[in-house]
Amino acid sequence: MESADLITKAENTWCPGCGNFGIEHTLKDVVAGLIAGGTPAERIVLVTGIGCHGKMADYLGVNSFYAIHGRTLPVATGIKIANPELTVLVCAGDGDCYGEGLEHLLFAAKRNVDLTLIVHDNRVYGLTTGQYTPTSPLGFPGRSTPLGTPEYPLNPLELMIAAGATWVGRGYSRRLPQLHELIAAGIRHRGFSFLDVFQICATFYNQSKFYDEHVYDLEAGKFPTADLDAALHAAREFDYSRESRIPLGIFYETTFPTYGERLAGERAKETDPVGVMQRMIAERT
Ligand SMILES: Cc1ncc(C[n+]2csc(CCOP(=O)(O)OP(=O)(O)O)c2C)c(N)n1
Ligand SMILES: [Mg+2]
Repeated sequence: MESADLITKAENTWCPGCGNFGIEHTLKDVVAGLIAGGTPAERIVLVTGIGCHGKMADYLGVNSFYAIHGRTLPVATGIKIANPELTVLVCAGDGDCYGEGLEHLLFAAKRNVDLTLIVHDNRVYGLTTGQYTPTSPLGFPGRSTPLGTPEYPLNPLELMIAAGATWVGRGYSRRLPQLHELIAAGIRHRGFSFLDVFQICATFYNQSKFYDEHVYDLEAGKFPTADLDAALHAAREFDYSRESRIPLGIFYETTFPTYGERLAGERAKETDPVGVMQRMIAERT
């Protein structure tokens, strides 16, 4: 299996210079590597949100599911719980995941669902032509805020570490070898892997020069860490508005039972063959 075998016939409609090309290319390589390593292609599932990033489902030749806007994670959680043998990958947008789908994001982290989430964080609503999202900087002059957004952005890494994600990383769509390592490591991790990727939106928020000048790699040996304070401290270095250095890499990694494992444990304790979930449904009706 070569990554070229995963290219579909769908016409590509991303803008020239879009960072999604790099993410797509990299994810293809990682998936091809998984298949070459023995994971059957039919056991890999990609769930996407709605937006420019969502077209990954059209362009990557694996089983995929277009969720509705903001709802990638409940769909992906259901897929993983129904068939724990599947490798579940999620590509979501920053608007999709930090705006419409924020509550689902918090619960997927809290539950430690065993899946890999890649957020195409272009820090703008791309497909709807340039409104501000939760990660746009203070003062961002988007289509819906021509005078500049009066809101401070949220810091998704800090949020995910606090919410219980067991693997938290950040990549950049112009640092592809590192992105490859990050996606592969996220998939290897057992539990909720959260990877925010600074994805260049060439049309509505082109930050290539700023990122190129400010990104650096977290110090090997110190990171990834299971020390919450150290991980939070590193995650706070860049606050999405200030012009500071921006660390890339794996911030936080720890082991913890997954949602599926806990659910299986509960089911095993049940003497009633109907099982916990069905009994709970029956109790409510
Ligand atoms: C429930 C709902 N609200 C709004 C929309 C309109 N909509 C479609 S794509 C999109 C923006 C997506 O932005 P983001 O998630 O950041 O993805 P990007 O296009 O930047 O990759 C919006 C608001 C929708 N399809 N469904
Ligand atoms: Mg976006």
